Amino acid sequence: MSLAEFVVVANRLPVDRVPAADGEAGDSWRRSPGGLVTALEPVMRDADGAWVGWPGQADLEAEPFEFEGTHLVPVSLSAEEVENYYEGFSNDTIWPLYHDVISEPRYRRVWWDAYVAVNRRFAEAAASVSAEGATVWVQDYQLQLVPAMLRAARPDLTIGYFHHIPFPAYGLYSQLPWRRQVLEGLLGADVIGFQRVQDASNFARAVRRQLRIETKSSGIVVAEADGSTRTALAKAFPISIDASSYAELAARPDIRARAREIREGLGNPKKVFLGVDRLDYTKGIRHRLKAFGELLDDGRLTVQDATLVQVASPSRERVGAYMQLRDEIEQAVGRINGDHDTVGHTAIRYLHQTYPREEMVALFLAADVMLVTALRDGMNLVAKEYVASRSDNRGVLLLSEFAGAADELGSAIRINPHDIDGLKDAMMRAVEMPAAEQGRRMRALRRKVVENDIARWSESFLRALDGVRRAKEGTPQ
Ligand code: GDG
Repeated sequence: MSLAEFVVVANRLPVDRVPAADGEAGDSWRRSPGGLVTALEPVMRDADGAWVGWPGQADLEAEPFEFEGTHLVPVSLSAEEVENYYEGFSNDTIWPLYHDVISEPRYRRVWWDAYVAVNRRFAEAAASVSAEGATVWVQDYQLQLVPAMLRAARPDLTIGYFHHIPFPAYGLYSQLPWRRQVLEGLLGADVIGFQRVQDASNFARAVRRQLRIETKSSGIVVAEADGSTRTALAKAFPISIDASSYAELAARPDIRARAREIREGLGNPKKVFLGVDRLDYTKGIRHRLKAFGELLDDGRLTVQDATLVQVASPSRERVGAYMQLRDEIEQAVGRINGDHDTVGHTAIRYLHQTYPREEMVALFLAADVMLVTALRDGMNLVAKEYVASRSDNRGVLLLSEFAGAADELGSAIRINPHDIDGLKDAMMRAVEMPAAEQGRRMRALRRKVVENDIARWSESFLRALDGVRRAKEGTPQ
């Protein structure tokens, strides 16, 4: 293929490998669902694009190939690299550190070494497919060193980086033994995007304190090896969802019927609470269970009044902290159900499974109250998906102030998940909320989500990147 003018670099390719059915030859690929894939699809279609990423299986050597109009460039990882770079440094060092040390980060030098080596491989792959002067957009915390590595190899490129998770306060960030290297890695980008204004300012402060570089509003003046300087832009670009596709699913008669069937299957409780999360310690699932269990213990709710449906989709199952969390959650669910279930009604319907998008929307439509109780979350797309699905202007969103979505979704009921009494009161307020107030709040929430959808997010990021490119070339903006 010819070299690409626009290149996305992400830990994962936008496809999953599907093993061949019995009797058929050759594995195939299937587009993987996900916000990022949906967000970037139109951009990739219009721009002769390439996507560099890991195909999701260890030791899988695959040649670059075309998939639905995008050139996919697989980066191979050995089983040991998956363990050290992905499960280790990405998910057991950076993830807990950047989520305010909710779980203790582990700092292991072999993990760091693998992270450096794998980041280099991604940077080399991106350099080899990019045309002269191309735009490259690097995604997320697994690849924080790629921007600088890529710039060193290819100073002609315009490089963007988007950080999907929080960037922690300096007091925590400074624990990282490789804190300078990571900042220098990120500063290789021309535009460094964050979810919240707070994340961008935490980053700027870390840059000032660690690298003694001045920052001015969102601009950071970076000195290059050749003595020249350039200005990197670090600012917030809150990510979103493809809101209209949720509204379309929510309007489908079969999905609406399925929502009614779900409520019937629960014994038609008066109210349905819903939680949808990857099973992750950042999501505050235990806090939510505790609050709901206490409401039942206190007699403020009964299982005829309310059921909690908790989808906890399997995630990072080989990382110790996740195995422990699963045990704790399942024990808590078992206790609460054991104490409160009746033959006809259950307190918590716990689902450790992954569902198709249609079923998720049916669940959103079946839920009177959506619980987003994250202890720390970059954005939280589930909150936005619930809102986008509720074109009936009904339902109540309880939203943690520690989720990035709280900055935009001011008409949700805001909660502090650490304050269990406050959470219980907010849950009661939600079940008692009159329809008129639900409507008022939901309309305001929907306006936000529909206006700032995923297309707007990618456009505004790419516009900022294009601004930097034009400034470099001296073309008028
Ligand atoms: C990271 C940041 C940031 C979940 N279970 C099922 C399913 N999901 C979907 C949800 C949603 C997505 O997965 C999860 O997105 P979140 O934003 O809630 O959380 P993370 O996975 O932690 O994502 C986060 C995000 O990146 C984007 O920048 O918002 O803060 O941590 O879309 O619906 N989807 C289906 N079946 C499931 O069982 N189909």
